Amino acid sequence: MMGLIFAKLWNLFSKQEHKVIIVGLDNAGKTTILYQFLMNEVVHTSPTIGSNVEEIFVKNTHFLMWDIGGQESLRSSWNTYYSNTEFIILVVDSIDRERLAITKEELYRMLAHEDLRKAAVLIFANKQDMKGCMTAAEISKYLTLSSIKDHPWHIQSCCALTGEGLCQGLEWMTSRVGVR
Ligand code: G3D
Ligand code: MG
Repeated sequence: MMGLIFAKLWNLFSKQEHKVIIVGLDNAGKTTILYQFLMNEVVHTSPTIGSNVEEIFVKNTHFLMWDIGGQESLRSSWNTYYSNTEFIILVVDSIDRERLAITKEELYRMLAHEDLRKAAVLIFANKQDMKGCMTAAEISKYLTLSSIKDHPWHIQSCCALTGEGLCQGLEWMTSRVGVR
């Protein structure tokens, strides 16, 4: 009897969806990254649920990914997507030095939001193929990531065009599932 209950509970939890929001300034590479996830063989997907939501399976972990527009006019409505979010994927354009300050502002605004207090943050330092881009270490320092104590975070360099680095990011996310 206990075994059956345990099995049912296990089933319930392993099928649970984990909500992910993909944020970042416009042109950072959010849609390209999501598209790469969908094309990747190790990631199984279901048909598109909505215009900006995709369902992604990595091994047995089930993610619902929300691609949120990054234009200035849309940024003020990011918070309408926050409830129940377990992961934030923050995409940074590593060549865009001018706007990194805006990204930093948006990052700390999100981390202070009540609905995101339990969310883990994966930062993709994207466009690593571009000459003269900032390294993940430089971005980490600029964003003062080491000062973030109340949220798990991880920075991963990547190139969304080739898909390089994206799997490592997803792996970090799956390793965080169920950890509190
Ligand atoms: P967004 O959804 O965050 O707004 P997109 O960004 O995914 O639409 O990408 C914006 C532009 O950046 C696209 O170029 C896209 O091809 C490019 N891009 C995304 N990732 C990379 C990368 O890793 N390296 C390089 N060099 N370019 C990248 P276009 O020209 O289609 O606007
Ligand atoms: Mg987009």
